[in-house]
Amino acid sequence: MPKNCRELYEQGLTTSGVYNICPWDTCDPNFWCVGVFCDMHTDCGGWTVLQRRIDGSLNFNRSWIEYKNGFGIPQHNLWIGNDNIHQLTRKDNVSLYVSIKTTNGEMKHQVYEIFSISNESNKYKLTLGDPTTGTLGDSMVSTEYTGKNNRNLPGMLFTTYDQDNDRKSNGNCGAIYGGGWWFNWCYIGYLNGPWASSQWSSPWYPSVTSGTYIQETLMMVKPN
Ligand SMILES: [Ca+2]
Repeated sequence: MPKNCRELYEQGLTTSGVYNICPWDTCDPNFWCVGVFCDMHTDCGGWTVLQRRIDGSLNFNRSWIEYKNGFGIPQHNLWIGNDNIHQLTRKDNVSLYVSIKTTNGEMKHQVYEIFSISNESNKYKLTLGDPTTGTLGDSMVSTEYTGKNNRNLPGMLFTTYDQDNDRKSNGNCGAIYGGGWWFNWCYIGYLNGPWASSQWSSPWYPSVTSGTYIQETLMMVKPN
């Protein structure tokens, strides 16, 4: 079985859609396969979708266990699950592709050529390299704030409303901003906020300054 969408692409499956992949090793007692959406035309194809939002019909303010296992459906709104993201990024060198479509119809993206997350016992700690190509600009490795007030996401642990692993000492960023993420104190780049709400402030600072401007979001990965 293919481990990711790029292997499917290399087998000649070049149409975007839902496919089964098995990112887990067969020797793993937790081995299982998962239906994912494969984007087979953006940037040479072979991308496995981790996150997609196209409307507000799916609540992203979910518990630790829901973010662990994933929620939604591949061809619609989706979080693929932190265990799956770990499996998809733990062996290969993987690129992350982020895109945001705003309500004025503009679609912009950013690529990061180093991306992985650790396993659950390490709280899905984020490894993220500098941004490489794209038109969206960076908000996750940003040096907009420095020192104690920095909001950079590399090295951060995952936080949900029921598991506070962020750097904010006097509160839970996930509870405050209504979703799970690799919060620092708290963020200037965050794609799981409450849909079409001003509570989702600056989803991708400075390019997108309110959740009310977002029409679509997408996160996907491909081995380099
Ligand atoms: Ca906290």
